[in-house]
Amino acid sequence: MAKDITKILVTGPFAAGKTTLIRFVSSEQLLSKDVKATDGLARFKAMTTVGLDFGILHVDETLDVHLFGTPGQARFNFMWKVLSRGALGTIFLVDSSSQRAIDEGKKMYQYYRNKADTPIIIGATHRDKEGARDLEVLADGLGAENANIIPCDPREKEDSKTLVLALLQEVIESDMNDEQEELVDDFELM
Ligand SMILES: Nc1nc2c(ncn2[C@@H]2O[C@H](COP(=O)(O)OP(=O)(O)OP(=O)(O)O)[C@@H](O)[C@H]2O)c(=O)[nH]1
Ligand SMILES: [Mg+2]
Repeated sequence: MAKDITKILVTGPFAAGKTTLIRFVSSEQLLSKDVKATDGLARFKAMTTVGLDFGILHVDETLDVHLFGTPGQARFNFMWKVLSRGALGTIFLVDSSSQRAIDEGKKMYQYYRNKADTPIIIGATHRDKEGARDLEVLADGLGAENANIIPCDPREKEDSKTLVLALLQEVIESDMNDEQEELVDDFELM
């Protein structure tokens, strides 16, 4: 049976958990380019991504999801443009316990929202930490009031898988025209 291959992006500010999500959710992790953080951010985090992360999630025998993770530091924003080519959607992770991450995330989220014509779903990470914002407060902080925001601990495979599947659901829904949506509604009523 032929397999479908779907490409999705994993992005978001510094230290949100992008590399961790790809590492834990992937059946095969093929690439990760983490190096010692050098600039002022090294005070917060020892290792950071400079190139890209890449992993493959085998959803079932018919579907593989290829996950491309971007670096989080703002000076690598250009990578997003390169990596987003052909992607069906984006997972945007943000550390919901850090005001600095939310402020940085707002700029990034608005930038991507304006550029991307594919769905973006937000994964709220670091929820086990003190000071983690409520999801409504986070949405407000990111300027993402209408977005789908899902709590996620990237160290938990099931959490990350839920996020990937929720994004795929949005991709399918955004591809449907009104007539097809009516058919689905009718079917669900049966
Ligand atoms: N407690 C806690 N730690 C987390 C969570 N998500 C990620 N981490 C940890 O946060 C650290 C940073 O995670 P990374 O996956 O390297 O973050 P990143 O987004 O790839 O970072 P950059 O590549 O530097 O932008 C790691 O030590 C993770 O284990 C979470 O939800 N809770
Ligand atoms: Mg990383």
